[in-house]
Amino acid sequence: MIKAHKTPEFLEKQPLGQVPYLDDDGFIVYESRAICRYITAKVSRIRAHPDRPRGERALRAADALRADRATLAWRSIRMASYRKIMGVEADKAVIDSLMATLDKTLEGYDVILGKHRCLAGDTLTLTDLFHIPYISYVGLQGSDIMTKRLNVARWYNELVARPSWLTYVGGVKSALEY
Ligand SMILES: N[C@@H](CCC(=O)N[C@@H](CS)C(=O)NCC(=O)O)C(=O)O
Repeated sequence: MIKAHKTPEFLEKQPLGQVPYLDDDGFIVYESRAICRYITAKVSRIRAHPDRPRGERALRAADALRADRATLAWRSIRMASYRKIMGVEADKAVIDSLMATLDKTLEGYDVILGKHRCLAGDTLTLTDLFHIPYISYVGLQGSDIMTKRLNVARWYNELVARPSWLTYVGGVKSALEY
């Protein structure tokens, strides 16, 4: 049904009228990152929170880095990439400016990732995984910012080679493949 996410039945579950939401046996969770954390806490082997309190501090810091400094740029690059896939090219000056913002953020990431394998320590967390839908589109715009620095390149290559991501990119055939 068109606009099913604006019906009273849907709004009862997700008051903002947006997808996704999760219905876990009547317990409703919305906001994609909250859903990821809920699933992680419930079933996944990936840890939402590394060892406390140091890992917790590192996790919050890494989340804030992504959110405060670069969220809009990551999102804009992803949207430009969707449009590019559909044949609509973005203004080069706009893309260059977005990449410059991200490049600055990645300069900091390279220092962090020079100290440990992942953003919040040596353990892979959701903070790393939340980057995958963004970083995987950067190359499509002809930029080398994900691969030109040693530590960021190592982290990037590890993330985009994850079987779950390759399964998604290749087209999800069943939930079991995840
Ligand atoms: N912050 C929300 C954003 C969700 C979102 O933007 N959903 C889009 C589709 S990807 C949507 O439902 N758009 C329809 C609308 O806003 O009316 C989340 O992370 O779950």
